[in-house]
Amino acid sequence: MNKFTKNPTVLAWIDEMKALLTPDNVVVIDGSEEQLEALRAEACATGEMIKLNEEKLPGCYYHRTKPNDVARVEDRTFICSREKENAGPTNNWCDPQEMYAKLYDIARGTYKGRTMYIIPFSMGPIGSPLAKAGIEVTDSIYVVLNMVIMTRVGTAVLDVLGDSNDWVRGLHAKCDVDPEKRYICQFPEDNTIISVNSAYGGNVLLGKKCFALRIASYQGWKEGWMAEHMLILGLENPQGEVTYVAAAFPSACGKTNLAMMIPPAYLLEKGYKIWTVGDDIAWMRIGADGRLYAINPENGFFGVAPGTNEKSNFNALASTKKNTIFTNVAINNDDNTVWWEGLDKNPPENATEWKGNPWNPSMFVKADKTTYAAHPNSRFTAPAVNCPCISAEFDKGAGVPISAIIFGGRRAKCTPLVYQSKDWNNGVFVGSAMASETTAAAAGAVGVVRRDPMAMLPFCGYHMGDYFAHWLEMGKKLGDKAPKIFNVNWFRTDDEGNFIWPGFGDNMRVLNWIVDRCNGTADAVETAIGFVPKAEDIDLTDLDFDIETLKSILAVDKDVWAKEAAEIEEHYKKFGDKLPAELRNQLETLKAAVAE
Ligand code: GTP
Ligand code: SPV
Ligand code: MN
Repeated sequence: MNKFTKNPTVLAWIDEMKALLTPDNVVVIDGSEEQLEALRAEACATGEMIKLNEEKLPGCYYHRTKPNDVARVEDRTFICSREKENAGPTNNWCDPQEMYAKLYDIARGTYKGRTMYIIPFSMGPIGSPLAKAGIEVTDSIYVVLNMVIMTRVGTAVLDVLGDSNDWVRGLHAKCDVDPEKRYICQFPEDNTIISVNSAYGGNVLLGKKCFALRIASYQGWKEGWMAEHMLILGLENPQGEVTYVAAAFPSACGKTNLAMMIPPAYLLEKGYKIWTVGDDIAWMRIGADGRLYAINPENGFFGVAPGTNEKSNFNALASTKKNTIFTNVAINNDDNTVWWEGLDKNPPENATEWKGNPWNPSMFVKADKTTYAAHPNSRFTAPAVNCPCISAEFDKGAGVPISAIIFGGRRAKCTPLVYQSKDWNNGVFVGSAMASETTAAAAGAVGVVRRDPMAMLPFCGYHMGDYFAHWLEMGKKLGDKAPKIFNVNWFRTDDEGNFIWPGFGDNMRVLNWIVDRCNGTADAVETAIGFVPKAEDIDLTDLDFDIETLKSILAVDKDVWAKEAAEIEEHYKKFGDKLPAELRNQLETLKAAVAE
């Protein structure tokens, strides 16, 4: 195992980890199918994973986490920058030396009787100028097999890294999955992540939120690029021209759905297509031509299972038909396949639910989530190459030029279906003030507006005031080549609480207006908050949707927005002196415009 690299910084860190964790064995994951097949067999032998029906779901496996370990834990996530000030008002902070000592005490000796897996991985296509390397050590085969789907894994990563010290250290130790001792810690100045006492996705697949957002957002600030919680898609028109857009929505607000949506039939017939580049994270840099280029640093989709079906997201479902790992869904014991609420209307009669208990449809009570067969945050880990609409650019390192950036969230009232910001700085203001309503699935009250700037509230690795300033700075550098910035809201509701806009594939009608605005071919009305489409400019062909209703969800109500401006002012207070003056000016402009 000593031969796997000559990089002195890598070897020194591995030695340190071995001394701390005291594993019985050490295995370097080289990326070979042979090695992975042996690990799958071992995980099945120990019961860590279950092999699913090879005919119906070839290469697919099932895994259950502990019931106390089913989601990201924001209250136990820390940004351990040297100065407290640099973590800012939106992150938990702890002094790095204190936190290292505490975490090392928790992790010390916990690999005893276990194997230490060393996973060299690349975020982004190996060798791409936009890609970055990481090494995760873990005592979980489940983590190894998920990382193999979600990132590019193997010793080729180390060949490209050479002797460089520009790589991220990731220590994961399951320990005994004790929620009282669970910590997810980022040390941005040390390129280091430590995660203990969890075995759930976003907490332990350290390439994803911990590296690709928390550490990378900090690196982007220092190095002049951006790491964002954004999907990336290409919209192809009948002339074969593809326009790329990136969109930031908070967790469970529709990124995977939009990234893979199927346009309405009349647009498909005309030749419109959607190509998926990424569904969760975008890394963006200014290219040689001065435009903003984005790559998806991931290699797979870690998607929400419940609600995914042939109608709601055909392409996501198709992506899960082979070489996929399912976590915390239900097993259909009759044919050894999987099921979740919203997959189809035929729940299995003879099932095992996500906690491992027998389950049948008579046990299901809609109002009581504890009776569901699948956990509401159950997930699939599917290779991106499985996606029928994966973009030809996905695996290319150069990235795609972004024409539009779209912000969005769940707002029952207030925010129109779509509007365009007046310019980049105004768009940064829109992103910084972004908010989304909490849902019944999340802890706490329902329908409460939580400010989630750029959908990065749980993922920004430094002071959010500095993050806003970095966005403004990027706009200056991009000048007239900057993407146009928009805001969307698919979630307006009527008085009975029903969604007004049909959403999903019909969101293509809104995307077409956005692309036409980028090309200068669509009209708009200027309002207090920005440019709103004329109702006639959203194509409603073949849709049973009344133009008056459309007008109602495009309207900008000044009284409602005056209240909104007051709430933004309150939200801004927590950033103190770090709030860029430009954003305060933007707020004053909005206040004046809605008071007219
Ligand atoms: P994360 O993986 O947690 O980051 O979530 P995500 O942003 O990728 O969200 P996803 O696409 O998985 O969708 C979350 C939920 O929103 C699902 O229940 C979807 O059915 C629902 N949803 C997605 N798009 C729409 C839409 O256009 N309209 C409505 N009403 N619901 C939608
Ligand atoms: C999210 O919560 O935004 C996710 C899932 O994409 S996790 O990987 O758990 O962060
Ligand atoms: Mn996400």
